[in-house]
This record gives sequence, structure tokens and C-alpha cells, in this order.
Amino acid sequence: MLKFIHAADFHLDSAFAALPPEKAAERRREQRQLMGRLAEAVRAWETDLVLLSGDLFDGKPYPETVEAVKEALAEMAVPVFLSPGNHDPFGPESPYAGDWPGNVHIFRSARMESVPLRSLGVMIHGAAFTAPTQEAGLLRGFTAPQDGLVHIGVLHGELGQESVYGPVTREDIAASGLAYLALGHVHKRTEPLRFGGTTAAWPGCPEGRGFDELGEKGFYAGVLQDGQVTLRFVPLGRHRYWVLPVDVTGRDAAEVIESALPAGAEGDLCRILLRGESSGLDLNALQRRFAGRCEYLELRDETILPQNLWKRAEEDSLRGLFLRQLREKLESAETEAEREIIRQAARFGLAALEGRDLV
Ligand SMILES: [Mn+2]
Repeated sequence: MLKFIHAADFHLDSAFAALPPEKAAERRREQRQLMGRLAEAVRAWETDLVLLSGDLFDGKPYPETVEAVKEALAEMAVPVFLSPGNHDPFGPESPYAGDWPGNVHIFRSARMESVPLRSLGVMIHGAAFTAPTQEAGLLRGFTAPQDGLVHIGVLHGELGQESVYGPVTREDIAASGLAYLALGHVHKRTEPLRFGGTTAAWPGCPEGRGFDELGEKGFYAGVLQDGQVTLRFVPLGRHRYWVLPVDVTGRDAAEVIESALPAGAEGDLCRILLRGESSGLDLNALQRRFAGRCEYLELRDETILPQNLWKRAEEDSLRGLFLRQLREKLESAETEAEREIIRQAARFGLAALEGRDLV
């Protein structure tokens, strides 16, 4: 059995342009610790092998960031394979051209290179972006030898024919003879994918950097046994981003927010979209009430004023007919709970008939 960890797209030293400069600097300092935390995971799980599928850096990194990464990779103390991506392509000016710890193998060319690790019974294959774009598929025409070793690939790229970011096709993967293909570039984690005899996956980025990178993020911990790969997702980021739409119609907004906030959100960045009907929300009071519950809380009032549900009931239209039927049901309803369901049905039905968005 062989245990490996597969991570990608750290994008260290991202600009965090949406944050004020001092906040952005703080986030970059925190980001530098991600690789150290990955090293802790590597050691705690007694991992045999680490696969890093590119975009570790987001453009030209600060020297202290490069040092922190080198230190963390050395601490892993097992073979580490790294395939540079479009944001950190290999080149004479890139940080990858310098000295790296002895356990780290960096792929340096846009042609597949193979490194046998006979003690582990595997051979690792990979290639590098050498420029911000890579139009030729790096896996195109590649087939692993049938030599009794288990073959693993590490690449940065995206699925499809038409991409300037290292296109990889299903056919390329199915024909590769690889047991596992460790991919990077797609920031949203994919489930393990199966093409022919090959398992492939994108672990996504290990921590969100904005409201376009939502939810739980981390890396894949893989087990290779009898040529078969199983993957387990492991969260790594301290900060998660959430966009949470909630409906406050007929409800106490504070209670609605309370039940929408995810557990353990203290380090999280939450944007709450308050929707539905309301005759006025006190956003300042809500903001104060939930201060400290997340690292950052943004409340957006997207509510509309309470609608008179029945005002169009006399209309000679599908809408009128719909409302008249529901109003009859409302009049014969026996409990308040039943009446509330009917009013809700009227609201949803009206929204659908009028092409409005529902929460
Ligand atoms: Mn990328």
C-alpha cells in the first residue's frame, strides 16, 4: 500500500485586490503557513509521496514565501513532485530555477519526464508549463511503460481540447496507462474521475481567496493498493468563503441568519443575501448582533416590500385563476400552519409566473 497527498493551486502571494492593503498583507502571511500545515499532515499520516500540481505561486513571489515553501517541503521528508503551472511556469527567472531541498523533484520541461521510485514500486511522470500558456496537450501521445511499476502522473491543465492551459482530453487520460493522474488548475475540487483504467482528480485550491471560491477547501489524501486509487478529501484552509441566500419572509431575520451560519464559522467570510419580503431590516443591529461570529460578515438587503398577494386575483389570466383557487383553499383551511403553506404556495407560484427569482 502506498499513501500519497495531492494538492494544487496554493496561489501564494495572491494580490487579494478586494481587501485593503494591510488585510491583504495579513492574508498573504497566513497563506504562507498553508504549506507548513500540509507538511504536518504529510508527517501525521505517514505519507509516502507528495504530488503538487502547479500554481503554488501567484506570479512572482516574495523571497520569504519561497523560503517558507522550501522549508515546508524539506520538512515533509518524503519525495515531493511538483509540476509548475500557468501562474508559476518554469523558467530561468522562476523561483524553481534555484536550489531546492533534495527530496523535491521539479519538472522543468514541457515534455513528459519519468522518475522511477523503485523502493515504492512506482514511477512518477510529469511536465511543466514553461510559459503562462501551454497550448499543446502535455499528456498527448503519452503511454506509461508496462514494466511492473505503478505509474502516476502530475500535471497542471484543464479538461478539453480547446484550451491554452494545458488541455488534457479524456482520450489522452484513458490511453495514458497511469493508475492516477494528479491534476491542478481547476480551483473547484472535482470528485475522483475515471477515464479508462485511470483515476484522475483536481483537488481544487487549499483555501478560498474570495467570494468566487466558496466552501470547504483542502487536498486529497490517496491510497494506492493493487493498482487502484481511493481518495479522501481533507480540509486545510482556515478561512472559508460562503454566500448564503436566506428568505426572511414572515420570519425573524436574526433567527434566519443564525440558522444559516455554518458551524465553526469564526474564521470564515460570510456574505448573507437577505431575500423575500420585509417591511424594513435593521442591518446595523443585525451586524452588531453577529459581530464576532465570523471573521467577516456582509449582509445584503435584497428584500422587497410585502406584496399584497391577492390583489391580482380578479385578473382574467392564468395568474388570476391561480390566485382565486388558492384563495378558496385559504378560506377553507383549518389551521394557521395550513394557511401559511397556502400563502407560501401563492408567493412561490406568483414568483414563478412573473419570472422572478426565488430564494
Ligand atoms: Mn492554473
